Amino acid sequence: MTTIQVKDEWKAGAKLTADQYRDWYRRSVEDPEGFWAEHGKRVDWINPYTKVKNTSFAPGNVDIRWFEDGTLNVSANCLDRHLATRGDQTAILWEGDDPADSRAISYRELHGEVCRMANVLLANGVKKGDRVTIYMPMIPEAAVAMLASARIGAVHSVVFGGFSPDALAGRLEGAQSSVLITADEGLRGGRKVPLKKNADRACEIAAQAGQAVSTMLVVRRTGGDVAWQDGRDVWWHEAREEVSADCSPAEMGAEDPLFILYTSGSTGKPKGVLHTSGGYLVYASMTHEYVFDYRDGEIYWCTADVGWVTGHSYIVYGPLANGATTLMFEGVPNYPDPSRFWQVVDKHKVNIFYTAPTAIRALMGAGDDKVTSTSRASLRVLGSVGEPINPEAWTWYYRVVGEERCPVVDTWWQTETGGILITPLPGAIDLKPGSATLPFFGVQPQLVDNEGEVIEGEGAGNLCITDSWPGQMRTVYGDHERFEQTYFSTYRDKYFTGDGARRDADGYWWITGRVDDVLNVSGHRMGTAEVESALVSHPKVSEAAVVGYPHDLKGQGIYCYVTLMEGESETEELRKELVAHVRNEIGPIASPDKIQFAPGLPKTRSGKIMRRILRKIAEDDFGALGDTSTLADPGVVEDLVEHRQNRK
Ligand code: 6R9
Repeated sequence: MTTIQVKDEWKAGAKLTADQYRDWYRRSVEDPEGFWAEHGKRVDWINPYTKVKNTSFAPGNVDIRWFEDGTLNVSANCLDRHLATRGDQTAILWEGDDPADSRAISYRELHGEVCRMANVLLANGVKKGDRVTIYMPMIPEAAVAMLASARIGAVHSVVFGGFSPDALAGRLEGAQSSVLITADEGLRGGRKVPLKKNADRACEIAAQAGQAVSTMLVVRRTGGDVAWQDGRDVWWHEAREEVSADCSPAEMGAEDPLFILYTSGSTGKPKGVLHTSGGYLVYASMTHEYVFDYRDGEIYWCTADVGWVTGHSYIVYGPLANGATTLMFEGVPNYPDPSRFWQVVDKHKVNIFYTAPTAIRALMGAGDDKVTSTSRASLRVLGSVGEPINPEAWTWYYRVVGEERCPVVDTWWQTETGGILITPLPGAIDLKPGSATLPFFGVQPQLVDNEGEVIEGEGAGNLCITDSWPGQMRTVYGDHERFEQTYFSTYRDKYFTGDGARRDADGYWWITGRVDDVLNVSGHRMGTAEVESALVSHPKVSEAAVVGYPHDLKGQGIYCYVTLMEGESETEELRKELVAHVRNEIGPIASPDKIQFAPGLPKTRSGKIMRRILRKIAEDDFGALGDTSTLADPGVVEDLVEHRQNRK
């Protein structure tokens, strides 16, 4: 496999050299207390910490605390502390869905807006610790809402704007949230997204489950018609006129919750991943600075949605804590045409660009001329996140987009990790296409086999992390037991990531993908169990099993095996109905790619579905089904193979 050595141009002005990376890394794992005591100072503390690390992964006693006696306010770190030095610098550079639409918001303006929204929340009775749900399009007010919550010590729960009313309702209930911030409509690729309408419906569903929403703050984006509930609904543009543009930041403990973010696991409903204030901010800002080699005055663009963790850490908190200019894009990569990303890069002179493999693969398919017709001369660093990037896509990104001038940082991390854990550092770490390379400071990855035996040196296995880092999630909101069960019970005294990985002879890490029942579709995480439960909620479905299969653009596609109720017929129409049903239940990102009607599913005698067999058939690799002797009825497999939907 090719290695791309750090080029001299990348070294010039870079934050760290290769030797410094090694020294810092060694110190970070040999003396985490000393290392983080020093780097914790990168944020402004109201009351400085005296304790640094107090963490345990021990079964029955998982407890993670960083900087626990320090106090701070996250929004003050992202805003107030920059006012004296860069009040007039652009904080958020917003690019609308329509290429004619953009806005630059300075740190001073952002501070004012955040204070106003914080005051509106206070006026509506929001207190420290209350959960504020945010269901927004990619407009600056989404970041304003997050920072306003943080300013008054409320805990935000951002729900991706592409989720359905049902999914939003489940998250309102889970977080016991009675305040919702949304917009009239979103705009993506020229199409309107009925956010307020979805939010209204979600409130009805949540109310039936006992979770009433008492305040819905609505940002006017498109001006489209919306229903209105007096006494509950509040227009942001009206409320902001009634309040002051000053709001003093609440003093929060380092371990006070900052946000909840729901994410999918292999079983049950999505979990509310809880992140706290101090350690999270230290880690998000430090990784943002070093991984992207961020330099003062540069324009930084992360194309994620604020509904995902990447948007939290690398559009909002990391960049703003560092006083960066962060570009926020409302639209999609191929609207009005597949040159859009590169046109935006040229328009705003973007220096650092961070996107997902699924977007890279789609744009690669659109043809090189869509890229080469633009300049991209401002680009200096390219990043990738969300799923494994295949070497072909990596190489295209490096060669065609970056013209071999820009290092590509393939950053591996998770909602649970708060920030990047395995990644190259530009100017310090040699690159290998498809490898996330080496761990960030303080991160100790380990490979274990299925029995939990540690694999040393070269090899492949399950990826664990053996000690805590400041950005680590602290608990599953309201369910610490589930936190321990999910992440710390598979392998004793280790955090289990759910990912598989390989370590090569140079100690480089290659993430191979999930080893549990979590799908990664276009970089979106989804539990097979969630899609299954959406399918079986349809009256004509008796049973469903869902697996992933390799998909050229999406990374993984969603393959559903569906057994119908007695007497229902397997029609093309019903197939479409089921796809629509799943979209309705979860959201468009969960659209099934293939539905196979299956009179029976392969089960063991104890009734367990043998997913291994279903995965093979979905991959069109049925020659090697392995041992089927434990099946209750080996005959079902023949039927499944005969009617498989993914023929190459
Ligand atoms: C940040 C984010 C986490 C899962 C993770 C892994 C996959 C993310 C990756 C990657 C290979 C990378 N993943 N980055 N796999 N290389 N650079 O995506 O968080 O939505 O929680 O997903 O995504 O499988 O476990 P999240």
